Amino acid sequence: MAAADLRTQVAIIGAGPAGMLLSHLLAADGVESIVLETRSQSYVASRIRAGILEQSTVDLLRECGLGERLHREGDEHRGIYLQWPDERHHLDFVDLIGRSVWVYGQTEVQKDLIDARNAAGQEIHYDVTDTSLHDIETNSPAVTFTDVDGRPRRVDADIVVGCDGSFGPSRERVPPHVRRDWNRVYPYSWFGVLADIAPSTDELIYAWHGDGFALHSMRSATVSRFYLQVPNGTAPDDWSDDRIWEALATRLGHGQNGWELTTGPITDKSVLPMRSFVQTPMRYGRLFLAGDAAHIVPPTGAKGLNLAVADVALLAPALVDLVRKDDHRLANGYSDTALRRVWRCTHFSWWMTAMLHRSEDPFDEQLQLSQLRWVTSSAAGAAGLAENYAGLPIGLTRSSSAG
Ligand code: FAS
Ligand code: PHB
Repeated sequence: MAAADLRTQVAIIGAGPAGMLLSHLLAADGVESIVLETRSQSYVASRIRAGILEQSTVDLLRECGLGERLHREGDEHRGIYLQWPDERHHLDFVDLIGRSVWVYGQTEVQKDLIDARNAAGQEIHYDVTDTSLHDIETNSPAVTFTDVDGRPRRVDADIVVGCDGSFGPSRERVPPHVRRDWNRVYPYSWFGVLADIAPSTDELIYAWHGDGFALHSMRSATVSRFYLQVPNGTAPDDWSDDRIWEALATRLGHGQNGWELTTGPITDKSVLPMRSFVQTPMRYGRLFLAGDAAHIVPPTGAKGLNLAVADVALLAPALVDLVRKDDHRLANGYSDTALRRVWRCTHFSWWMTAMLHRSEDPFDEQLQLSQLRWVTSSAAGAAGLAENYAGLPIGLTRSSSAG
């Protein structure tokens, strides 16, 4: 192993939202970290991903000094629309449970995090390769990597945190006899579309349709975000712009009750396979996992980014206690506590996905339509969806052992 030329308290692998927010929260409590990222800063800053922030996420970002642009440019939404042919119903989360959600793209959250960490002088190594974890079962773990200049480097740390997403090396370092994986692949994907056009709706429309699911989301008053259910294996170039707009108009109900879908220039197309994945435990020795490194949810419930934030909100104080006071209580409870929320969000994301996506089985269709009629006509049903979509306060899903 290369000789150690770097030393820190927490080595963080991955500069996505989980890794960057963790370094920000640790620094606020006087704990230093070094972040390692395999991509460039510009690539990480420009990835188009999530769009919805739960109230808890917004509250946390504000509390840690990252809410100024969010408050200025973000758009608070009271709820969502659920739709099926000839019917569209608004669920008002504020009326139902007193909580709202915010439209503020992950790209914007990432830019705010990068700006804040750069301003704080955070040590971040971009464009690294050959990232490898060592001695995580000991009190002196290390991470080796090749830096942007091709030099072998080694970081000695007290703690290593895998924030390296679903394809990073950290997850695999939990030994098979300790690790358990839960995996579900869905029989369809999401075709994502970004268009320079004002949204045709004030709040998100989740639409069930016989041709397949569609979602009308947005990024700003001039940029709309759409998703279409497509078969697995679909490539972005398989769909022409005309075909995209025709499918969105049909599935979202263009012309239904006077509503019209406005079309415009498409600036990005992508295809996102749908899967649920959970790995337990989220800690092994001095290695902790957070965000997509430990779990993946289908985006139907808008949970991926918010769950990563919730993990980090739990992990940061646990690591501060461990590193600064040698107090292991929160760290020992981290995995069980985080997994309570992970499974709640995994269930909700599966439930929304199963309810809204076209199935080949006519029996399923009847169950889906019955469930849509129930959650839009029953206060109890609507409140249940609202509570999960807007997100439980982070503390409410702690286990009793975490205090
Ligand atoms: P991330 O994947 O964001 O970050 C992990 C980082 O680790 C990356 O920057 C990666 O380059 C880096 N890394 C990987 N291997 C490494 C190595 N060996 N060494 C160093 N660094 C390494 N969620 C929603 O809620 N709504 C959506 O619409 C939505 N759309 C998505 C679309 C796509 C294409 C993807 C992939 C995800 C989407 N998600 C969505 C989920 C997404 O938002 C994640 O939940 C969120 O990015 C999780 O953040 P992190 O855990 O930080 O992981
Ligand atoms: C998005 O705007 O990217 C988005 C919104 C809601 C979802 C998924 C994605 O459920």
